[in-house]
Amino acid sequence: MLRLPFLPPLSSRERQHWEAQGYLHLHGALNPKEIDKIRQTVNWHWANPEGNPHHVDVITGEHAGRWFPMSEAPPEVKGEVYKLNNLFLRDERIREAALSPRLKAIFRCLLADEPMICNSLNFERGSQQNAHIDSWYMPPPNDEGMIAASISLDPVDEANGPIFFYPGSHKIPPYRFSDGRLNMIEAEEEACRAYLDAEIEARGLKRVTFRGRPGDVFIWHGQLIHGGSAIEDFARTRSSLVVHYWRASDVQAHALRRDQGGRAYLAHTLRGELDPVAA
Ligand SMILES: O=C(O)CCC(=O)C(=O)O
Repeated sequence: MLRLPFLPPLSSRERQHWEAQGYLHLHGALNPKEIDKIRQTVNWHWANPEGNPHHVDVITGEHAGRWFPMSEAPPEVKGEVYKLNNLFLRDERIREAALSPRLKAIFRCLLADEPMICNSLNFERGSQQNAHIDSWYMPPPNDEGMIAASISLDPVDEANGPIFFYPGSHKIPPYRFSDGRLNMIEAEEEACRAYLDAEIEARGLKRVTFRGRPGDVFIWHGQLIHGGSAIEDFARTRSSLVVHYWRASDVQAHALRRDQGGRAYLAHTLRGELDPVAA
């Protein structure tokens, strides 16, 4: 019998880089067929809006600042910056991409446990989102138990609004809001940002941008400060699938689902917009 050597999903150099910098860039982690499948999935949802309850947050244009269920989203929204929320709950194709065997093995290694999807976002353009920390919006049941990944479907460079981030910022002790939690309290945002700015300065952290090719995956620690750069060329898309993951063992059994491929995911969406029974 042929015995293949066990190859760990990450080299010790990659692990050290992750520990020190809080991010990894995987080159060509998805093949063209897998990339095409994600694109087709998103197009299918846009082409089948009737009764489609997925929320679309609109970020630029006439409807900026509003959200619509897909069934009511004006078609011009697709030409703007928008965020399509949580296709993972109802669409196995998104889960297949988010937890493909290679990615799942890497996430398991980074989380030291089985990863589960707690949120997914599809973008066609860079988000242009302010610097932020993901645990402000989707704090994991255990503080350290979150990572996120952006799967690039388009080339990414300075012109189409790449993700920016501060390597090493995941080591800044998390800011606790007045209730002791990591969830953002809007009235305290200014104080939180002042704390982070001072830490960035004191640690000499530098802002860098992620550039990559279709199929590349940018993985970041749940406490890494990051956001979306301004889009210089609006004619350029930057389609991506962004997924946030928690540890499956941190979540109570009733809140965890598994699909036929054994992929673990949250049984509801964190913003509560989709009916879990019908999902
Ligand atoms: O892709 C982007 O522009 C930013 C995504 C992001 O920051 C997030 O979803 O947390």
